[in-house]
Amino acid sequence: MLSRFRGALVGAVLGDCIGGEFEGAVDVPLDRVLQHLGALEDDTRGDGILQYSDDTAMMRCVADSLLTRAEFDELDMARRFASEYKLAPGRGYGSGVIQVLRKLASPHLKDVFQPAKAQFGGRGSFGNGGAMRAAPFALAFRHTADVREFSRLGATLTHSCSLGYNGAILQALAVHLSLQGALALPSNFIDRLISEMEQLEKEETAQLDAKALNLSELPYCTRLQRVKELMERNSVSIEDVISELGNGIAALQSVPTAIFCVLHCLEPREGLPEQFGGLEMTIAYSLALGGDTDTIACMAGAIAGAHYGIESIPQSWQKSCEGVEEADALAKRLYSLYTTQCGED
Ligand code: F2R
Ligand code: MG
Ligand code: MG
Repeated sequence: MLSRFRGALVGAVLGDCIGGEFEGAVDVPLDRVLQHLGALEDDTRGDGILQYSDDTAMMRCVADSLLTRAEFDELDMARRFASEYKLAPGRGYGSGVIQVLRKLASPHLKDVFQPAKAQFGGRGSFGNGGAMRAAPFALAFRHTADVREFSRLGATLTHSCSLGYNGAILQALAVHLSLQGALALPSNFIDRLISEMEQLEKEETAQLDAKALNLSELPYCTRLQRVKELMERNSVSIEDVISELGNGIAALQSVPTAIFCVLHCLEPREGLPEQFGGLEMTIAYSLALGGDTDTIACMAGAIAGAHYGIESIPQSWQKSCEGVEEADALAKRLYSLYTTQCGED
């Protein structure tokens, strides 16, 4: 279990750092991905280590806050987001969320959830910023109900649109199930996620948001059904994945996609090196989709890392990425916190 915890956070950081190379790219040929990954093996390359972005910066805030407070404390988490942004504003934050982070820095702010509610004309953000940092909720809380509740609250500090926070809950639940070994039965894994999202998407706010955005009635369930359909196909092209699931900055266009990347790479895939293990394949495949590659690889890396464990991650990859040692240390401390909670679900 400890190996899975370490794999989850280190996998997330690697996805972010390695995926940053292609963020925003429309077309990413697989040989460019493999060239990029091959360069990680080369000790003599002179371009230094790969920097992490907002994904890791905010995920560290979540983990630090949960560890320091030993519970979810919205004030503490909000302050950490604001201080981190002030300290390093150049980590590639979303253009909307920086307004929230600036407001969260105000000592006069009475309600830390208010700045997020004011975003996008009061509709709130549906970006994937809540989801990209959600993994620590799965490591801090043993019970599914807690993972659900606190990943939602943690996301709503910046993302008040249900499409934004439901994406975060979906990502946290995917890591939670993966930690428990649920990827051993892929179709059960996806069915569990669909049934979880069905409950959430039937809530009135989610129904109203879906309608306002001209989406299907249960948008995440619809995407997860598409994940299932893609899993059943004999052959799936990159174009199929992008058109069915998306690869964008919206949570709806990236969280189900990250989940698909993990499921698709549970078995060897054409074009990916034979010597690659499951986590390496997952990250390579996430990059080849283009679009929001740092975030899709970060989320897929967390789910895959929780399944394969830390031993699946090459040392050369770990040494090439900023923030790996810190993520590993946080994962070990979260494991201690997790083991203090007793009982099954
Ligand atoms: N922002 C980026 N990458 C592009 C810029 C990189 C940077 N300039 C650089 O070169 O270094 N990456 C990071 O942002 C994503 C997470 O974003 P988050 O935290 O969700 O931010 P935000 O601003 O809330 O939402 C992102 C965009 O989505 C659109 N959007 C969201 N809600 C909307 C709504 N209700 N109506 C209309 N549009 C909405 C907006 O375009 C937002 O700016 C991650 O990829 C992370 O890596
Ligand atoms: Mg980023
Ligand atoms: Mg991104």
